[in-house]
Amino acid sequence: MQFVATEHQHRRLNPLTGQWVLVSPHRMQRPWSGQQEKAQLNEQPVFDPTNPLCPGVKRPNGNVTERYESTYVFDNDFPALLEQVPAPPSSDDPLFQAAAARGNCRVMCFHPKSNLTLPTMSTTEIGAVIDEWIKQFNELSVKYAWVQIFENKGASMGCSNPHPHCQIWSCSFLPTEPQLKQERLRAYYATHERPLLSDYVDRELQRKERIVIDNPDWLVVVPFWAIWPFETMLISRNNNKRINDLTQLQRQNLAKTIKELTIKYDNLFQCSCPYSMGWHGAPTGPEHAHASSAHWTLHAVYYPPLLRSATVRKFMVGFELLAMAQRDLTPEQAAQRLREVSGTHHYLDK
Ligand code: H2U
Repeated sequence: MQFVATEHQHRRLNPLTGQWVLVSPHRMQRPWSGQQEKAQLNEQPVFDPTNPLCPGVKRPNGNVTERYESTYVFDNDFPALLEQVPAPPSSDDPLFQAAAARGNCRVMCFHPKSNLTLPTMSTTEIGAVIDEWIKQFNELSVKYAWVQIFENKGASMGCSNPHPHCQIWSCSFLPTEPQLKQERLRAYYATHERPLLSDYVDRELQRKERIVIDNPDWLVVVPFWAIWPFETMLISRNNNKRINDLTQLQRQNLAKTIKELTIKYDNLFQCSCPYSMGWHGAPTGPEHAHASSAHWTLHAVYYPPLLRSATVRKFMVGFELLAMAQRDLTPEQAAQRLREVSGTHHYLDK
């Protein structure tokens, strides 16, 4: 029998992390009688006086959110990382290792209106978000080894607040995922003298099997090794290392690309599509300021949980927690669905 990727289960390697994913496309046929999510629709009021992220609202801790008109950043009232905390004692025991973790956490509102999301904002408004990401990154990267910009969109991805916003957590250390990427990208560069993701972009452009969006500055693909059903990577085609390397033109193109991609996500299952997304680029801070970043390529990752519809999601549970990640439809099938779905928003079009 000949191997057919859409029919025969197989494993794929993520070269960025060294982890494998099991692809079992034949499982898409199975019936689903498990949990159904509540479909997320954009039904927020423009302003909610009880929502702490809305302009002018007093937050539970007594601070007042400013009456902002574009983006707005404030220190998280419940930060996971603080600057001034004692470090744990060092230990020689390999079974009880602990290390210092310092940092800060900020919340960044994208827009004063609660009823908007990135796909329903204008490219100019998304441009303001990108400019604010860069402003924050410029400030925080001087001090911190890792500045993680991330957005949880939708309650099913842990978003605790129905208002367009993201978070920025800055760390005095490299967290696990960036540390893995740092090692793998560096090793690839040592052997091939090329950034892994530049080679990957070239290969994806040749193969044309997993491309979702392609423009001169950005490539969006469902990666060969995607874990989540409709996971994508948005990769710089200009060998950018960090988000603050971007030129004005690259920022403008990024705003268009983000809008197009997030509209496609909303249109895929005709809902306000939940996801977690975030930016990865070369590490920063005094420790990395003079180290080579030649092996890095700036990229964002999008992890939407939906599998079959607005109400049926992928669960990362038993086998995934105990053995390895597993997916059903192939990345090529997912890319084709995303490529073919309209770039005009399903309800803004009405
Ligand atoms: P999420 O929607 O991704 O949970 O982000 C919202 C963040 O906003 C969350 O980390 C913070 C929460 O701690 N927050 C405040 O700092 N103050 C508030 O009054 C509400 C929420």
